[in-house]
Amino acid sequence: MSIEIQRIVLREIALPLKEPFRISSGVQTVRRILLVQLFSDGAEGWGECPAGELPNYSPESVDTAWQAVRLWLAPRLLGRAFAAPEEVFPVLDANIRGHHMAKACLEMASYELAARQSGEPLAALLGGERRTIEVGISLGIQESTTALVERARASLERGYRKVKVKIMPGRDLADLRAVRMALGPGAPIMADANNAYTLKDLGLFRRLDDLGLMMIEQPLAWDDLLRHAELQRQLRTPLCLDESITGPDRAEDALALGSGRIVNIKPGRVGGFRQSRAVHDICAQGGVPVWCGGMLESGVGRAHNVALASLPNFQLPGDLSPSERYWEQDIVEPAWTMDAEGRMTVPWDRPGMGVEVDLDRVEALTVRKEEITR
Ligand code: OSB
Ligand code: MG
Repeated sequence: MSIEIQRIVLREIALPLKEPFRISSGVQTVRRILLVQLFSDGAEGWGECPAGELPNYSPESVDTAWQAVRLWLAPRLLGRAFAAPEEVFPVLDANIRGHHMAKACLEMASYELAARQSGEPLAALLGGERRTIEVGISLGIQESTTALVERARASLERGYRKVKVKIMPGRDLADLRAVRMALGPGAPIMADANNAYTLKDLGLFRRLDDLGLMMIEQPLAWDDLLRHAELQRQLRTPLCLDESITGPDRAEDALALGSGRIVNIKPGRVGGFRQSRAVHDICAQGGVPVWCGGMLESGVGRAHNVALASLPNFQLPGDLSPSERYWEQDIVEPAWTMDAEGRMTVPWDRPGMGVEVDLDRVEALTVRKEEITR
C-alpha cells in the first residue's frame, strides 16, 4: 500500500507546563509545540516537532522549524506518493542541511499515517517488540537541594525506574551527593549537564565518579565527541550522549572514538524514525545500550517515543513520564499513564500511534495555523 499525501496542516499550540522546567541552558514554562497533520485518502497522521522556544538545545527553535516546514519541507511531500514511510526522510533530507526536528515531525507523521492506513500499531511498523516500556523521570533544577531530594524520593516511591537530575555549575556535586545519601547506594540515579562543563572540570567529574551514578549525560559541548572520549577514558561512570548524536554517522564516530557507553535517542534530534532506527542498530551492533529521551512532548510526541522505545536495544528506562507529570490536561485520549512499577503500556491493541487527538482542545490551544500549499 502506498501513501499519497494530499493535504498538510501545520499548527502551533501553547501548552502550559504544570511547573517550570529548568536546565543548565534555560527554562521553559509554557511549551510552544508545533503539530502537523498529514491527510491521505480519508486517513490522517499526526506529528510533533520537539524544538524549544530558543535554539539552546540544538540550532533549531519553534520558529525556525515553522519556516523550514512551510517553506521547504512540507511542499516536497504534497501530492507525492511513497511506497513506504522509509522513503520520506531521504526526500526531506536531500540538499537541506540540518533542520532535523522539522524533518522529523513530518516524517514521523507519515509513519503514523501509514500505520493507520494499514490498521497496524505504530510499534509494529517500526519493528518494535516490547509490550511495556520502563519509565524514568527527568527532574529540572530545583529551588534547593532539599526540594530536589524530596522530589527524587517521591519519584522512586511513585515507581519511576530512573531519576535523572539536571546539573549546572554550582548545582552539581552537593545536589547529587545529597540525593545519593538520602536514597541509598542502589538507587537508580543519573545526571544530565546539557553541555555545562569543559575538560577543565575534570576534578568535579572525578568526585561525581565516586557516587555510582548510572551515567552522566552530555557533560561537554553540544557537538563534541573528541573531548567526551577523553573524559570517558578518565571515568568509570558511563557517559551518555544526547545533543552530540545528530544521526547515524555521529553514532558511528562516537562508538569508534569511545565518546560514551550509552546513547540517548530522541527521534526529533536525529531526523525521525528512519534515522532513529539506524542509530539504534549501530548501537546494538556496537554493544551500546540506548534509551529514549524526551523533550517535554505532548501526548502526540510521547506516542511516537513510546512506539520507538519498544525496539529491542532500548535497554534502559526512558524519559517518558506520564501525561500528568507535565500537563493539567494532555491533548490526547487516553492520556499516557504509568503503573506503580514504573511501566507504560505500548498500545499494541490499537492502530497508528494508539491515542486520539482531542481536536477541540488543540483548536482552543492553537496560536497559529496554516495549510501548506505548493
Ligand atoms: O537534555 O534530555 C534533555 C528537555 C528539554 C531539553 C533537553 C532535555 C530535556 C529533558 C526532558 O530532559 C525529559 C522529558 O521530556 O521528560
Ligand atoms: Mg539530555
